Amino acid sequence: MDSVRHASSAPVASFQLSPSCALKLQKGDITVWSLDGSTDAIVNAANERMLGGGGVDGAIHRAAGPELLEACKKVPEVRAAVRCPTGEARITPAFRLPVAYVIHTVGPIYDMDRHPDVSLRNAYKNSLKVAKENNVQYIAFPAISCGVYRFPYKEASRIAISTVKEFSDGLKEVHFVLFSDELYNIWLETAQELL
Ligand code: AR6
Repeated sequence: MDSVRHASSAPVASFQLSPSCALKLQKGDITVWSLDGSTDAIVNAANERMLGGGGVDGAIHRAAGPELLEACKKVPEVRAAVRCPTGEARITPAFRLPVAYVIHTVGPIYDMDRHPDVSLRNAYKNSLKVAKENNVQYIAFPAISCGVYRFPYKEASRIAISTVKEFSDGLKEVHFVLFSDELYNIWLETAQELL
């Protein structure tokens, strides 16, 4: 692992997921993250309706502007009030955000999902699949389900890092932008254990 400081001054910890794909961990606000503005995407921890909410979802909608909500409304419902079932992912433009795309995924509500570990793995896996289908090369994730959906941090970090390692082929960099010191430190410790 090497640790460097980027322009934002937040330390960035770097690991290799494969010979061609790096993992980068940093503390911060995912709405200001970008790499090149054309092949980059941030992932939103949304809900099945995909019409905004609190937490990182609210922050992304505020920063992207009202066009993001309009784009989300155009995503077809698969059943009443469900545009993105738990574990799946959908993509929209990012409008006023500095990245090209927002990939919306829905993690499990930890104590309501029968197999929260499987659903969380699917959320990461399908986000990466949609990214590759749209020629995304740089992607940044928040800690999906680690807010109001109450997924335990350590278990979530193991699923997050092992799943992005398994499906990183074809991407250049996978970032995690963690909102607190506690989350950042847990992700760092898990990356050191698994990579
Ligand atoms: N940048 C990066 N991470 C953030 C930011 C930010 N700007 N803001 C919050 N986080 P949550 P969930 C972290 O609750 O648990 C919404 O209402 C936060 O500290 O946003 O998947 C949706 O509409 C936490 O670590 O998402 C859904 O209804 C992580 O992002 C529901 O919450 C995820 O917390 C989804 O719940």
